[in-house]
Amino acid sequence: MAAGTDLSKNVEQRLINLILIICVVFVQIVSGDEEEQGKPKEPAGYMRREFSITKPIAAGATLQYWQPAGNAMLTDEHVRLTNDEQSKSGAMWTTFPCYVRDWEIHMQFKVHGHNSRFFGDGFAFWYAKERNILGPVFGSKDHFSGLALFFDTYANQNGEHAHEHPYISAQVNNGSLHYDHDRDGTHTELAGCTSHFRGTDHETHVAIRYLGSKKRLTVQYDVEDDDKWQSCLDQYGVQLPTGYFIGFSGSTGDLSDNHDILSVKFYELETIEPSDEGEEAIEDYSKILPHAENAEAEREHVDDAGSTTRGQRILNWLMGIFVICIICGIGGFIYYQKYQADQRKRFY
Ligand SMILES: [Ca+2]
Repeated sequence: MAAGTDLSKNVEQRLINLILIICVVFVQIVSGDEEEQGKPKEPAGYMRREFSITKPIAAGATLQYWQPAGNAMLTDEHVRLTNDEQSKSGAMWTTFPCYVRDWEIHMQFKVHGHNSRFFGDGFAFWYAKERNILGPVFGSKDHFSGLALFFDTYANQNGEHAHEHPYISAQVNNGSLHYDHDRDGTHTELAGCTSHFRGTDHETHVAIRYLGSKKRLTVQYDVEDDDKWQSCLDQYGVQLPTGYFIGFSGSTGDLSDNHDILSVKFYELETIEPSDEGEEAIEDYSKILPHAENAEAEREHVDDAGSTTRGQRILNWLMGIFVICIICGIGGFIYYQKYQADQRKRFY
């Protein structure tokens, strides 16, 4: 009887253990799925080599399908857009236009330099109509047509509309907009985020997904290199044509940094046509004009309040010092006159 009770208790305990193990495994699976939700999954498409940069990269060699410009150079480890030297500009562009409508790019990069306090200016990812034209916008031409993602390490803008740097910002341009460096492009920004990608010991990962069929642009990043991805922006209403070029460019000015692209993987995604039958059919996607519905409304270039306040503050200080000098001078003069009068009284 006692042996039978022990046996049933033993079976019961084993059953409880089994249920507990199943519960733990279930929780692990569920929590694993939750972690995966924040992470860009391996795209359900295939990689296009002509728009990708994969290792091994050979120093001094040429990169098939890509063309360098300016100070860009190849090392064994990366494509270096600029060295950590002043007044450099470099770029790397694909030689073939991209006619993929829905795509995703996984990019690894590193921005670093000798100075931990003063550095700049940053680099840009481009999906643009014209390629390999050096210029003032992070090493490339202004008034571009297409999409730019700026990885801006130096804060030029103070006061209103300023944001913490390093900063990633997206701009969609049809060629009419000017990138205002003094305002960090905040006049023409679509969306952006602060991301501390500069000066880390490891590379930074960025996933840029554009679904032309859904007019949706998504940018995610992993700064800590620990597979924990954060959303930078997710915008609907972004229209980009096919047939543009993919590129990168970087620049330094008075301040400098190394701007290194370590790898680029371009995935062509399966396009799912919108089911909305009311939508106007587009026969030629290369004729779409770049447009972003939610872009910042254009506004006047106004000197930011920060610099005005600084100037006023200096002027106020100088005026204050001047007034104090005058008061001290008058006080000193009155005291001296009184002292002289007292001296004369003593003698007479
Ligand atoms: Ca800037």
